[in-house]
Amino acid sequence: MMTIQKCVDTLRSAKQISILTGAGVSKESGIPTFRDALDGLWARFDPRQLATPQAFQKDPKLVWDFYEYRRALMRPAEPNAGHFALAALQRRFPTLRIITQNVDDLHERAGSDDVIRLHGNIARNKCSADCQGSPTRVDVSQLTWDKASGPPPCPYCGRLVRPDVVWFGEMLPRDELDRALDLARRSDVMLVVGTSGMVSPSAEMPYLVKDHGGVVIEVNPETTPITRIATLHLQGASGVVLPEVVAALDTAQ
Ligand code: BV8
Repeated sequence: MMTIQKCVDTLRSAKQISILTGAGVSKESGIPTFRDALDGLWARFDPRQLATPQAFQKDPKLVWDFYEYRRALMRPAEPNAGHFALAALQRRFPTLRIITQNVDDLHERAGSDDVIRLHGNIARNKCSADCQGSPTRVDVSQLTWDKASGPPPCPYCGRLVRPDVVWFGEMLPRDELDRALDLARRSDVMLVVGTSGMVSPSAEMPYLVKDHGGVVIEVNPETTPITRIATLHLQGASGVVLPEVVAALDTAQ
């Protein structure tokens, strides 16, 4: 496939490569994306309506149960060939870094180092008031409470415990966002994998690369708003396309 070879040539001549990933990279691990219809009780909810402080304020049990449902979906998930291919790219280009919008830990479990996590980690919880400082992490496995009532009270202050993720309308963690912006500004190549490019400020990263003359390469079965600024669009599932890129990279130069 010509575009695979063009992608490889671009990677080989790059000075600084960054990767931006979204929910699509975890799709082949069995984790639904934000666009996928959810099943059962959750089919009638739009995740974006539940992933907000307002929704948690209004109905903590509904939002807590929504995250418990997603954590149950994620627990058996394993990294897929796309995650492993990205880890392989980092071994070939040691300064390469991944910026992820995802809240699963599949990049780390596939062997990627120093992942920049813009939206937190769904497996973790924290005090909704960050009463001991931001973030006040709470290990709920050490707590006993009436699970039918929804989230447990914070063991320090009694306010509700919540998932340690960034909700819509909330600021991203300053240090992670600064690292991502700095990396995007220094990257001459950014691979954008499995994101609809709809959520800001994450979706702004490829535009920062483009703005200073960098090259954006998109890996997605569909086109997105980012396709417009991409030099290359590798159409397909990341679990198929990324291993092809790594294989082509390893053939004789
Ligand atoms: C912020 C954690 C400053 C939670 C997430 C009005 C009022 C308030 C805010 C806003 C507003 N208008 C705009 C905003 C900003 C808002 C925003 O962008 N809203 C959007 C909906 C318009 N952003 C924020 O609020 C951010 N904070 O801006 O703070 C501020 C503060 C106050 C007021 C104003 C501004 C915080 C955003 C973080 C939200 N939290 N996650 C949780 O997970 O529960 S975002 C969540 O949705 C995900 O983490 C992910 O980032 C996003 C979904 O995006 P994708 O990853 O792209 O996934 P998606 O399903 O959309 O697409 C999947 C793609 O994969 C598709 O393209 C598909 O084709 C492709 N695909 C499918 N299969 C495969 C594949 N690709 C490859 N291989 C495959 N096999």
